[in-house]
Amino acid sequence: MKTYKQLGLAALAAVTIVACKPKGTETAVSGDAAQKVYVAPGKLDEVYNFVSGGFSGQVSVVGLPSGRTIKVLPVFSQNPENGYGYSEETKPMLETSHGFIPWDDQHHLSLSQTNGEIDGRWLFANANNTPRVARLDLKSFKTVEILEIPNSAGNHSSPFLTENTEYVVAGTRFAVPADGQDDVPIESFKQNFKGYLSFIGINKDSGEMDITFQIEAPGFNFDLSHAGKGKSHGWFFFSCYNSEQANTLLEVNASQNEKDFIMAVNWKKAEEYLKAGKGKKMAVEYAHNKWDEEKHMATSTIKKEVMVLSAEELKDICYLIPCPKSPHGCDVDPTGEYIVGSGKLAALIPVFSFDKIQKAIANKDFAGEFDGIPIIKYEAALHGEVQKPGLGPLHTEFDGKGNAYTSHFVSSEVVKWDIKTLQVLDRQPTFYSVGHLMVVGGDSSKPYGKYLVAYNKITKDRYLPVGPELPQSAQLFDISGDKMKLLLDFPTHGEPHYAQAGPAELFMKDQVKFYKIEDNKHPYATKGENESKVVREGNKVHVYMTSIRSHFAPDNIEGIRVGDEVYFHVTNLEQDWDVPHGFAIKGAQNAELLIMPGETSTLRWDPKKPGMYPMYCTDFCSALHQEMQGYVRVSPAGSNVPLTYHLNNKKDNAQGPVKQGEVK
Ligand code: RUQ
Ligand code: CUA
Repeated sequence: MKTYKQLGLAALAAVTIVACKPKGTETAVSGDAAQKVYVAPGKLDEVYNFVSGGFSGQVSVVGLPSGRTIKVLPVFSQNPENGYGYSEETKPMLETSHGFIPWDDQHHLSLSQTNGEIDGRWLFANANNTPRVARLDLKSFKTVEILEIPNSAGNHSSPFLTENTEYVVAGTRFAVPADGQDDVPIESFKQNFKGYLSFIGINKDSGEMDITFQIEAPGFNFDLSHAGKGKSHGWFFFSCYNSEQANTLLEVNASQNEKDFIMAVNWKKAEEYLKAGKGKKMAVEYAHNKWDEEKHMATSTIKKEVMVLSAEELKDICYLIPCPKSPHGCDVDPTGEYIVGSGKLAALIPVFSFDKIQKAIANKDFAGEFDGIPIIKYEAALHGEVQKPGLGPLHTEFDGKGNAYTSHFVSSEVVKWDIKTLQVLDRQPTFYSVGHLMVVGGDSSKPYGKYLVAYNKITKDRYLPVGPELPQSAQLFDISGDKMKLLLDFPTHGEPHYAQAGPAELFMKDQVKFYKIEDNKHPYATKGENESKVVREGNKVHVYMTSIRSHFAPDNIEGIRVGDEVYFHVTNLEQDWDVPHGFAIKGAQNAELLIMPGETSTLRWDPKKPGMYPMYCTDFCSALHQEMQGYVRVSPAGSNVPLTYHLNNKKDNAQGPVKQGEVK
């Protein structure tokens, strides 16, 4: 018999070299697969699949079963497609305490829930690199809020939600010294580095986020998380690795211990302590960015403090459960009774029982403490182990029929097993090296089931080759029968990690089709062509412009000078679904704008040299879209060409307030 450790090292070697390629890469898909994924022209998909974009920082919307990407939603990265992060209105969304950040790494998603069921209201997304949590409104499919997380780095165990969307959590992956107290030697890791878990409260009606409290825990690497549900509602479970507290060559040094931990957090108890005044106020800095749907613009404010509860001092908030070999996924079954830990280097899957954990706590069935936090005895918390599931278990989802599905990176397969009996029921190869997997509604109390998608890390020979960088690959399985059936391969945008999905009806009601022009409260909105104008304020020029099929007003502007900062505030006057207009001008230093009907959007342009600058609409909006164009004349600095604007050669005197002494 090999010991855990030997198996672990074997697995480690496999990970280090290359994950193995399963046999039968051309595995025949079942005969009716094509029929099962075929969505006929004019028909709609059955399921919305929201897929994290990984290093792209964005989120994609994919239709299932077709696997068609319908849209990429910009979240943490600038998006030239629609000007997100480039327009003046959206730039504040990407502000942080470190300044403007145009990119991040987006791993996990959570759909808002009511009573443990997906309710179709919001989608939460994490940014790993500069810790943030975003909220997308699923009426508009827009990112409407981004909250930075202080005392955190590598925000990986995020954004997982409680069953009534009371909290979304964010756990730090890197143990770090507290913000502002972090100019310390790295060697002082064991004294100074901590693991902070943030509990972000969600407003029931508006969805607005605010950090209610943080828990200061030992300096582990918090990896993933899931909330309790049903009977375990009120608890949160976080996997953590590096209980060795290594700060260098973690590949080896954080793989020493046979077991790391799952930390069970009693957040209801934490709330009580907070109410009883046991929290400490800590001075920090973090950005809170909000999108205003009426003003069509974002604001960013810096917040200055956070309440922190100490896990070491407040004895009964946190408990540690030993979990073999660097746990990654931490998943809770639909009943809330079973907690599945997946050790990246383990050759079995431990399943813990919530009832047993409670009993062990009541009986103080502990095997010591770690930094003041009780360690529950492994056997006391254990429901049982899935034996020989595969190598490198990562993540588990559920179908609501008593089955669990675990992804195995190293042996490149999805394994189906019975939650109660822990028997392996089926296994299917993935192409290749699956990371996350997702069952539709598979982390809610009421999974929809039917489909499972494996998000694979390596593509190799699955698609037409496109040079050294290949797309990541997703695979759709039918899980309605006893055996999983591979139906479809499709490439993805960015590198998917976690994903969420729900039946289409949930997301189709009350979607925004256009913005009412009379509700537009943008300070530079132009609500009709007769209101369009150009106003100079010193070297700033504000163009109040409108767009409608198929012209801009004004479309001829003269009197701009080198050294001016020109702001094109373009209001799309259309009041109809699916009629955006674009706006671009030669030499623009950022991106085009894509302006939704009824919305106002602003492009800043700093012309660098005199010349004639054409501008045009970038979105094919009508038969005469190509005629939707105009000119801006830029004269040298100090020129006396008067500022005028025209539409159809009707000249208006557009002269705004002129500063004294300025050449007219
Ligand atoms: S984590 S598979 Cu963020 Cu598993 Cu990617
Ligand atoms: Cu407006 Cu093309």
